[in-house]
Amino acid sequence: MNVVSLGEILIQLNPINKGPLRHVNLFERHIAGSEGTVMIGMSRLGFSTEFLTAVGDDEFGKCIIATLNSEKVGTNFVRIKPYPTGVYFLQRGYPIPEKTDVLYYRKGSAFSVFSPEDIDPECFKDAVLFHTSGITPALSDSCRLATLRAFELAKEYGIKISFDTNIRRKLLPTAETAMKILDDFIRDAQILITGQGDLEFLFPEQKLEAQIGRLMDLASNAELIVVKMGKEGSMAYKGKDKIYVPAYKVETVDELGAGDAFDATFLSSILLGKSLEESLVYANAAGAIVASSIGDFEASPSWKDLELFISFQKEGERRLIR
Ligand code: KDG
Repeated sequence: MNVVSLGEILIQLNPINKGPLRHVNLFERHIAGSEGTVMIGMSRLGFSTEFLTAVGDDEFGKCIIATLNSEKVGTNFVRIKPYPTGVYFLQRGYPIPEKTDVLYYRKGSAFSVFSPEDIDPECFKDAVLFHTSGITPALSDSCRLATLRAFELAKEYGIKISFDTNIRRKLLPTAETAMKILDDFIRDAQILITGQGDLEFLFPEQKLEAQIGRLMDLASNAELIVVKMGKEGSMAYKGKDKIYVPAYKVETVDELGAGDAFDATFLSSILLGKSLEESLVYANAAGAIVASSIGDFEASPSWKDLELFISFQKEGERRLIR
């Protein structure tokens, strides 16, 4: 099965020590960016993928393309632009000990000029799913128009659309701006994924159930709404059914990429016909595995890894009960 995605993939510079960046001398270089990470995740789970993105004609761009190729993510439609590949830094554990701050150096990046003309409709032929997130239309007006074009093509080709609200406050600083940019995409997605943090940001006055109700009113085409709640687990709504699955308890080393691994695994499970509950169990497991190690995509699991993790957790529970 073929899946297509659109988004920016960047170089992530991840400090090896916690603390203020002005005193960090050593960084690990990683590859990150939500949609690209989802594509790597789905490729590892056996899907054939095409990733629509743009990188610069530079060393970082080469590094990204080599990584996508080594992960068997399709790069046939990647554009090379005369601007630098996007970069971001992490600042870990400072000033809030448990938090990681994301510092973007992506304004004017190669992907920021991606436009509808950069999308070759050919890539939608034979696809079963198109996935993107709220980061992509928030990057620039041309990126927003490109996302609209991708939605249009997905609809034309009868391809299911999955959209993760994925609100980044550095890109969408208020609920009003977020709603203005995301509205069209929330309305048209058939699979809508969100997070508890995004719901709180969009509908600050309300409790979770009411927030989900507000989102459902906007999501007029959604067959499935999924809410990621991190350490609390995840929920899915389909028609009148609501399923909740608790999270696996792991020691969080680097939570970035966990939500993307969740998306990749949830979408893969649903496409393969697994039940909603089973899909959430696998997706929670993927999120837990990725949160337990450094880097966004590196620990993204295969089916074998997922089975091993889940059976080990069950074994652990049994040991505790005994
Ligand atoms: O999902 C993790 C991503 O948020 C991170 O890698 C950076 O995609 C990113 C972004 O644009 O914030």
